[in-house]
Amino acid sequence: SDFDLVIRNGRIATASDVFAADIAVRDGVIAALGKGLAPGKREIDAAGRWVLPGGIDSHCHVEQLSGMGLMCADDFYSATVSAAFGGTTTIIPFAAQHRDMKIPEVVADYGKLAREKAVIDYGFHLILANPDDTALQTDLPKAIRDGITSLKVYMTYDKLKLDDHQLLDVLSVAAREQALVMVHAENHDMIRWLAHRLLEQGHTAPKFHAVAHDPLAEAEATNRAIALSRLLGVPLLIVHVSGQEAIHTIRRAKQRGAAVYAETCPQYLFLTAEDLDREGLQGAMFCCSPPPRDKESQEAVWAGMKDGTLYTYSSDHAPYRFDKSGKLPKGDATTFKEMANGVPGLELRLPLLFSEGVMAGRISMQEFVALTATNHAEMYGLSGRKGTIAVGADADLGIWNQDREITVTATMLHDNVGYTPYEGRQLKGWPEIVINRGRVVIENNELKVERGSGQFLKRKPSDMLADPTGISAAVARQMLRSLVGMGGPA
Ligand code: DUC
Ligand code: ZN
Ligand code: ZN
Ligand code: ZN
Repeated sequence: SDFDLVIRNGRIATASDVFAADIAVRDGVIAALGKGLAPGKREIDAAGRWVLPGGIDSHCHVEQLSGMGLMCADDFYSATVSAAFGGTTTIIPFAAQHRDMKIPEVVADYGKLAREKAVIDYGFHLILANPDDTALQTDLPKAIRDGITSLKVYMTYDKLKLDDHQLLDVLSVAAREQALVMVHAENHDMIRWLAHRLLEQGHTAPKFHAVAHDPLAEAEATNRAIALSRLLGVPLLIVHVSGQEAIHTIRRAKQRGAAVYAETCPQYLFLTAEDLDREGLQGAMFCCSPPPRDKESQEAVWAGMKDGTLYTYSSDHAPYRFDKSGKLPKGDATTFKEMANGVPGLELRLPLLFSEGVMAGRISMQEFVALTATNHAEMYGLSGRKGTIAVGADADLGIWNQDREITVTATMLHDNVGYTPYEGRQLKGWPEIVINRGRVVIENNELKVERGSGQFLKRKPSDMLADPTGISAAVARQMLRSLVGMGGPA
């Protein structure tokens, strides 16, 4: 027969539509959409289930040394297996430079790790910690030509922080070379000063992490990063946006036509700073930077996702085990300053938003698809190929049972972290079959593909760089839809 795989009778959602159709796959690509398609070598009956684009997680840390010098608990095998079980078929983690490392070696090292272990497709962003002449004039342009078309820079952490002069250098070179700049926006000295005062007064418990990382430190740095990007007329993406002040700053800049985009994460929708206030050191399980905020900020994050101010929803999976060698790494370390910054989220990112967003009636199925897949493809140079269901796109699909109810436990997850911040939550909806380039990766709660079978994605430049107005057609569309109250049917 003509087709390798045909998925019949499912209800399909894209970022703009919901429709009933069958999907035929040949050579890993969607070859036909419609009714009465010819038989496939393999047939899947998706009656009563949703067929959605596989998730793209454009922010996760895998097999990486953090800014504090801590090694992640997940390698490219456990991370990609975990992602796949949760309906994600593409990840874009980081190839992370520290100041004494050469960029070509960093890129080669991470590339090798992923090539040998990943079970789903992957790209890389560069983390740039040392923007010297060699980096800016030679190594960065080369990495971009090789398909690493985005980079992350930091405004905080002693080992990673760039000053404003360096940020301007990076932004200008990135624009010339067609790379998208992602920024971790928190005011370094505000956090340092607050942490110093807290520790001085004996306030060492995990909950004080959230006090040191005040929302104003995020808002100040966000405003400054936007000003730097507007000075040069260069697009910018603010990662892991958490607080309502920062969200308002971003929305205002967008309304003035600035080419500023922003990402948020599950921890800012589903956790608050109160979660850090647990018995003993238990609060460390909820420690990430920026920290979870309050109920009002959670509402602001939902609103920001609805109106396009927050354009991508990523996990920021930063996995550290809750034990002495990982989460609280320095043997007898007991202060919030030494806790690893990061929470796991690769596997539950989609199920959390499906249940609490779509099933709870807060967002439409189209918005779910945009936030978890399509917008990431636009942002990171994968549009047309990933993140949608269309003829010619890679067959990356999740077949979701919206009636499946699960109770989250750490033991059901496939990462190597050993705990989940979402322990005990009741979720509705789960991806029962997950397909990457036409390969069934997950079925019957089992992994069906080999270690190393994921492919490196050489990415084109971000669609946002090709848009001279600074507001892409898709953002404009989404803003208009939400203004006129057309989220679309769930
Ligand atoms: N920034 C991240 O992006 N992830 C984890 C910690 C951090 O500071
Ligand atoms: Zn300079
Ligand atoms: Zn960060
Ligand atoms: Zn991160």
